[in-house]
Amino acid sequence: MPSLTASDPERTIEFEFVRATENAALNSLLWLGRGEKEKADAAACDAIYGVFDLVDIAGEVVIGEGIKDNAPGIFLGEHLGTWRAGSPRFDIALDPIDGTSNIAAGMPNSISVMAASETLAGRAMQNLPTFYAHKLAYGPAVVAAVAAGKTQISLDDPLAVTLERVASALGKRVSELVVTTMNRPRHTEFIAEIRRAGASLRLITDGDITAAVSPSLPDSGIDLYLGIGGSPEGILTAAALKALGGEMLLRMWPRDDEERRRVLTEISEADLHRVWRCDELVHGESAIFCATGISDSPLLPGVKLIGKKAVTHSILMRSKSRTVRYIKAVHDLDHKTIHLRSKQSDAHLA
Ligand code: VTB
Repeated sequence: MPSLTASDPERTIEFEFVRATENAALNSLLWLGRGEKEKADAAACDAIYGVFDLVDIAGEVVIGEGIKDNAPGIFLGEHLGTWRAGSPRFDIALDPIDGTSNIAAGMPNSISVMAASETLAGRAMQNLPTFYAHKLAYGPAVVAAVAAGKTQISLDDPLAVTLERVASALGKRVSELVVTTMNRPRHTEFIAEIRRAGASLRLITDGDITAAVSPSLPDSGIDLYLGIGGSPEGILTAAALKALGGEMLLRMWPRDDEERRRVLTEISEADLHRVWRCDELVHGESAIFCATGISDSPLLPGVKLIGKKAVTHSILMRSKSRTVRYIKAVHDLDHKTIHLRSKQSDAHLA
């Protein structure tokens, strides 16, 4: 019988992803509240490169950052891993920090996050060339109600209708629903509609991956995510929801005519207007999703520094098994080594 390491490399390699997001969180934490968003991001990238420089995978970044932020980043097309002959091929999506502005301001809701899918036949993740996408994300109970034909959820229904349907799928009144979205002028109408409908609203400043995943977590206290946020963040969210049994409806949202024209040179009009679901965004047979909290979010507590120890909280899941691991790690800073690509030798945190 072939070993599982050979036939299912995702199963062992997933733990290297936790090391990568843990180290990214620890390394970027040095920039918490210092008003240096780009330095925090660069520190996270350096640590992620550093971990994968020592791992035998052939990883290609298919959803990167940098383009969106104009900041330091790990870009589309970059290679992660040693690419040694025989290494398994992975498509990788990552956001070394989702919520860099939050870290820079010393605020909650920042994570380091990666997703990966073994590339067995073609691309495992959908390319969404717009900067933003319109997203609606809900949890497994709503998915079950839709699957049973009890209700329907669409991006095009008036929000009041969607709220009614989500509430009834959850056995609640609309007044008991909690919706979350980013506080942005482009959401003014959404916010007004949610208030008119009588649901509660949690507004966040940044970081819509944790926000969109939260309705699929049993104890987040959030029932629905809605809003126009980053497209790459949508792919990372889809990888998580595939493992959690939640769902997201997503449609690309060009900012203006110029972006619409540019995007239409890459994709068809039909794809631009299409509503994508998680399985269509991450179409690999399976996917890993991994995140470590930097500052507290509905998904994960942030890094806690206690004396010479740092405690990290990570979530690791893969859609094939639907196992969701919460990994609490205690790092002894006198002994912890963070492998950084930028350093000849390894940097010690302490
Ligand atoms: C979105 C969101 C991200 O930045 O991309 C947002 O998806 C940017 O929104 O999670 P604005 O352009 O309106 O500032 C994040 O919040 C953080 O990267």
